[in-house]
Amino acid sequence: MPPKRHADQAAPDTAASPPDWAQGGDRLTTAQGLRVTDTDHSVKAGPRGPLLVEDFHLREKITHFDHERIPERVVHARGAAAHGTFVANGAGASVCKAAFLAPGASTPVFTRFSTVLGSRGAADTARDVRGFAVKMYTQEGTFDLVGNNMPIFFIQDGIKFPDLIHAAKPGPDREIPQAATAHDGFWDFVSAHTESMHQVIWAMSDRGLPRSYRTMEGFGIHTFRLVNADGATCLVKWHWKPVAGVHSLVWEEAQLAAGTDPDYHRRDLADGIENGAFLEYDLGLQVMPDVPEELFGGIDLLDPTKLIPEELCPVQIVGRMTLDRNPTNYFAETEQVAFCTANVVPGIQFTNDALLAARNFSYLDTQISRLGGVNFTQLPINRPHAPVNDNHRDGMHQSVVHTGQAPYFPNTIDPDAPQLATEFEGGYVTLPTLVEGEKARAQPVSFDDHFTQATMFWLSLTEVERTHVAEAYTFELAKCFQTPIRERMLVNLAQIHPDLVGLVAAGLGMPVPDLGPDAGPVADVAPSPALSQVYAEPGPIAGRVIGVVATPGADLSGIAALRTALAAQGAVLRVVAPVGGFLGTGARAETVERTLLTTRSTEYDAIVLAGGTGSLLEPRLNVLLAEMYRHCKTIAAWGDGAHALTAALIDTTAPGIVLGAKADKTFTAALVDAVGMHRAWDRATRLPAPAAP
Ligand code: HDE
Repeated sequence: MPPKRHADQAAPDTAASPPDWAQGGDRLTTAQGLRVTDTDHSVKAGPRGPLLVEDFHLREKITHFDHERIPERVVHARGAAAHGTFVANGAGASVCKAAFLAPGASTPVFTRFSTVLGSRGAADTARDVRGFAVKMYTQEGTFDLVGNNMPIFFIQDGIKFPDLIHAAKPGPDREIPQAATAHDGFWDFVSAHTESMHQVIWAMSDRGLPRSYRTMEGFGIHTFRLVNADGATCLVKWHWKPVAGVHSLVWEEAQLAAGTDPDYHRRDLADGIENGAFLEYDLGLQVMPDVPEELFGGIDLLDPTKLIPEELCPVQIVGRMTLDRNPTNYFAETEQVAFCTANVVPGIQFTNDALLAARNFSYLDTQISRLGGVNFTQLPINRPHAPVNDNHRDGMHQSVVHTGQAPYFPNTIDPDAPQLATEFEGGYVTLPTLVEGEKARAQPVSFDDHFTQATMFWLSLTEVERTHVAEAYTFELAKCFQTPIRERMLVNLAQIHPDLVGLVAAGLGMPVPDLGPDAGPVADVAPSPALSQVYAEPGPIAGRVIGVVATPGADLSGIAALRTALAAQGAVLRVVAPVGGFLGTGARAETVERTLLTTRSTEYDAIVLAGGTGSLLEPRLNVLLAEMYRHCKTIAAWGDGAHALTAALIDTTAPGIVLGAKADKTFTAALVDAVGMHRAWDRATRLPAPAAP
């Protein structure tokens, strides 16, 4: 007999309408349901007299307000989330018996993206690793895949996590800098902890500046052990592959956006979903044999600072996640959602990755203080969709009115008491595994290779990506005051690649360290082309934003045609004009959504100058176009719009400039292709060289 569900532990309402436990009634009341006649004036002894303590409404209102905040997450405080569905294609069923991987199985999900270091109010576009945490409400219990947008981590053992985070968070004296690793603390720690070098080069690469959550990969990082219906096991790494491709901002753009729109990623996520451009990611597995030495291609699968190149072990797609619904309430859902790596379902087992083991402890522990007690699983966003009957009782904020007399197992008093499940009824069985070894604070010798995969990453990048990496190190290290820290980092970079250390040392105005004849990068490291995010073919443009600059005399029917063509691809067209209001009259009239005063280039993936705007001369337009040009974004014009480009000193022969006589099919197709390439990286070589390499 299936275990009974508590009446008030029913599956949360997944429909967009507020669930029935939300507040209702058409009159403002106190928390006790007393109707309120005036909520603007406190009870006083006379209109000019002192407040009276008897004003229970004032005291209740203010007291509740005083306690509105809960502690922000120790890490990943800044985040945004969306609801959706995961649909399995069945390819995972041969390696894992989890029901959510069965062919056609459809599972509700809630996915929260985050930055690691910033506080709750920090800017979205800081250079940082991004969290990619997925809660799958499966029928067998909740499965949380709590990953990041990079496939490896800074440390090999969870015991170092407090050190890493203390070093990276703002300094404890002045609490600066916010959401930034460009300070002595971070570089002091990582330069001395060379196992971080692989993750650090990823963070310094374009991966540290995603264009949007839609264009990020996700990784479970750790190796997990999967079990299929026959009991056969394999070792796997989890991947999320964005259908929109992997794309990033450039550093100057990210810095600008941090000031002009700190909610850059959060807004993009919510707007995209609202406009029907849902976010899609394929879930993939790298499946490897479960061999006793836990190695694949010589790479230690228990070392979370190493990845398995996709060229050695391809990612097999097992289903697709679509995020299609924004949360109704940020606090109730995005803030209160509680993930835990230990939330697994039958078919998924842990390996002995020491980082994973520490996480399995940490996530449950942290919720107890963050969410005020042990009953956080009863919050609507955290309730499993599988029936819950757990014999847990009482505790802070208990919201279940339990029945029965005997909340223990076994008992002979309560006829409805929950019974144990067998493995065949979906009971979770820990895989019998032989464990032996001497107790010691130790780790495998293979963990000591800290540089080979950092070299592999560098070698896998295109030239423009390498330039970005070198500039990022140069920027961050130039912000460190202590010379020994920079020197130590240059020694580390010299062990990754001579070109890298050469560029960074030149930028810092420091000598390249001499490592001596026996040291230096490992020779013959094979690149992994899958790690580059520069594409040869255009990708989808759903969710992209294109600005069209227009004046009252502009070709309004061309704008309308362009909007229709872009909307068919899921992209949005925004009209930008020198002043607000409307362009034209009647049915063809266009609403001005941004003026040159209120907009900034960071809002657009492409800017188009409409026909009829050729005589537009505006210093702010020059700034907009210059930024678009520097950031290698698409710039387009039809008709005499091209004159405005020339007047703004834009080189119209450069890559990524689309010109046309009219806003016709040929012009729109070229524009869509250019935006689909994300950036015209070839233009980067035409930009004036920065003062430092
Ligand atoms: Fe986390 N991490 N972490 N982490 N982590 C938290 O849990 C922790 C690690 C990651 O959107 C906290 O609920 C330890 C790796 C994400 O709510 C906390 C260690 C990876 C999120 C915590 C790690 C992550 C967190 C803070 C080393 C990538 C946000 C609040 C053993 C695979 C989830 C919370 C969300 C959040 C601890 C290492 C990803 C304190 C001790 C590796 C995406 O429990």
